[in-house]
Amino acid sequence: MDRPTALHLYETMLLTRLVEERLVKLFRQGHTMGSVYRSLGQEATACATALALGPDDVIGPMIRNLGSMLARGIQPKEVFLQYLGRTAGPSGGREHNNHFGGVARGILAPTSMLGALIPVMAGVALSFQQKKEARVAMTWIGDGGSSTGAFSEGLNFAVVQKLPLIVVGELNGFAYSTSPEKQMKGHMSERSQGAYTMVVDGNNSLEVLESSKRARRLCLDGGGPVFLVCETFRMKGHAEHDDQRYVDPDQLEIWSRKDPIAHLEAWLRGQGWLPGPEFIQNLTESVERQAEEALSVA
Ligand SMILES: Cc1ncc(C[n+]2csc(CCOP(=O)(O)OP(=O)(O)O)c2C)c(N)n1
Repeated sequence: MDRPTALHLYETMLLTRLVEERLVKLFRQGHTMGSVYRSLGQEATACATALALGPDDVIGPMIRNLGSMLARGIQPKEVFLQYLGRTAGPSGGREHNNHFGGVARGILAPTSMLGALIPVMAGVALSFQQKKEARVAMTWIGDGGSSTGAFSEGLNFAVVQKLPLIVVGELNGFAYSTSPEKQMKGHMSERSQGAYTMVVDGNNSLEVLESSKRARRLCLDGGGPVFLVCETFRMKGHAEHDDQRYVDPDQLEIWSRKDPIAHLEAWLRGQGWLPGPEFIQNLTESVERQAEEALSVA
């Protein structure tokens, strides 16, 4: 791990948190179309995975993966315009707030139907394989989403065709208010359909980044898809309208001590690489400026 890579990882996770915090303010002021689905505590599974990819790889994010889009170059201003539902936004004022992407930038827009992106991204990976291109497809799935038929069918297809597909499993304790034990027997990693499977600490961004890089290499070497299960915790309700009263406060307390950004900050400090307070201040000001620009356009 070199310093520029570690700092870029830190910046991307921090940016994700700041953008989401600003989106929450817009939501509470009644400006946004729809709710805000936070990735609080899960920034590592959204960012460190996408940052492991090459420039020509393609991602298909889900609701808690705004960070993967920021990692791929989507600008905060675009995100704000999208949530404000204006024609100047990436989807031209159409579609749900987090359903946007950009094929030219290698981002397929998230969809509502859980699991549906798995066969779609398997198809993307199939096209790479057929054209003999050294590229991989990456998508994400929650513990809830892994209960769908589309997930099993799509991953099974990728396994038997040996497709260069990375499926990031976000084992975050809840699907709406349902815990994994109430909808699956065993561990999420047992749903791999025979894909090469890794289970990692989803709050350790360094581990997630290294494992994602390894997964990409395995895909490019023809090993077939990789199921990268990240153990993490959803620190907010399903979305801003959900007060998560069904979540044990002790669990929130335990997981708040494993915050992925604080973890990386501690590691950077140990390396003597942690930037000064102006780093966060500059990033915060940039996010605020872009939010204001988007509001004035809107
Ligand atoms: C096929 C399908 N079934 C149900 C829903 C409704 N729904 C939207 S999000 C959600 C929970 C998702 O939980 P999970 O996949 O664990 O992801 P998380 O929200 O924890 O990130 C459900 C049930 C849906 N969008 N699609």
